[in-house]
Amino acid sequence: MPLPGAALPAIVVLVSGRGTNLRALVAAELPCRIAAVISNRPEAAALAFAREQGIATAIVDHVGFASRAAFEHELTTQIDLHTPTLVVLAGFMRIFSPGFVAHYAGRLLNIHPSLLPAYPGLHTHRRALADGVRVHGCTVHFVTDALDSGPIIVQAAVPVHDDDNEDALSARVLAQEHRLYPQAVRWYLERRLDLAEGRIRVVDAPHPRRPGTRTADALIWPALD
Ligand code: NHR
Ligand code: GAR
Repeated sequence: MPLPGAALPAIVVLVSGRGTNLRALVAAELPCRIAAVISNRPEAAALAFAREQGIATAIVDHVGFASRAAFEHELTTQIDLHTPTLVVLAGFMRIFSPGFVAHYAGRLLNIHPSLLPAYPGLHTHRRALADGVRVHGCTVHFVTDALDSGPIIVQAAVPVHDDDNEDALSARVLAQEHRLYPQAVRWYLERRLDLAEGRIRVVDAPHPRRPGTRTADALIWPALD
C-alpha cells in the first residue's frame, strides 16, 4: 500500500467535449493524479468540470495553428509539462500524426464508441443503426498510427433495440464506456497489460464464472475486477 503522501503517477486526459468519461475517471479514485485536462476546444464542458475539481487545465485550440504539426508540437509541450505516465483520450476528436503517436508509444489510450474493428472513425452509432447490426458497443485500445486500430484492451457489447435511435443507442454504449475506461486505466497503472504478438492479455483477470462479474445489460470482456 502506498504511504500517505507518496507521489502517485501522473496522467493527462485529453478532451474535446462533454467530459462524461473524464467524470467517470475522476469518480473511480484511481491510483494516480489527474495532473491536467487539456482540450483542443475552448468551450468544452469537460474543462469546466476539471476546474471545479481543482484539476489544472490547458487549451490548445487547433484552429489557432497553421498545421497539424504545429498544433501537435504545442500539445506535446503542454502534456509533457506534467511528465505523465499515461495520456488518456476521453472524447478527443483530432487525429494524431505518427510523430505524436511515437512520442507517447505505449502510453496513449483511447476509448472508441464501437466494437472495433467495426466502425472506426466518426458517427459510429448512426452507422451501426444504418447497417442493422444487433450488437454494438465500445472499445478501449492503445493508440497507434492506424486510426482506431491499436491493440484492444477491453470491450463491452450491448444489444441494439428494435426502436433504437442514435440517442438511445449512444446512451446505452456510454454507460458501459464509463465502466470500461476506469478499469482499463487501473489495469495499466497496475502494470497488468501484457502485449504479445499485437494482442493484449490482462494479467490476473477475474475468472469468467466469478460471481459478480456479469452484468445484466452488457457483456464486458475481460471481466472487470
Ligand atoms: N490518432 C491516431 N493516430 N490513432 C488513433 O487511433 C486515434 C488518434 C486520434 C484520436 C480517437 C478517435 C475515435 O475514438 C483517436 C484515435 C477523431 C477522428 C476524426 O476524424 C477520428 C477518430 C477519433 C478521433 N477527427 C477529425 C480530424 O481531422 C476532426 C473531427 C472534429 O474535429 O470534429 O482530426 O473515434
Ligand atoms: C464518447 O462516446 C467517446 O467514446 C467518443 O466521444 C464521446 C465523448 O463523450 N469518442 C469519440 O468519438 C472519439 N472520436 P464524453 O466527452 O462525454 O466523454
